[in-house]
Amino acid sequence: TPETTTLDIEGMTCASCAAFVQKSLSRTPGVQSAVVNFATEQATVQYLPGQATPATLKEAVVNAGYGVIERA
Ligand code: 9UX
Repeated sequence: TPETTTLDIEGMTCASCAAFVQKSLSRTPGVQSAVVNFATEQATVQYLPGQATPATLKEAVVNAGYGVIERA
């Protein structure tokens, strides 16, 4: 069963940045869909637990050159 999570992304300064983040998340194993909203600086990711985890999702964002803000 897929899970959906929302990530707060740090460091996106243009719409192309959002496209880079979205592509990186989409290519992550276990990710079924990833949509990044530049205006809200959020990524909505649907993934299969066990194939992807919050840690691997964050890694994908960091590898693309951006950050994930931990929620309080
Ligand atoms: Mo967004 Mo372009 O930061 O390098 S400005 S992709």
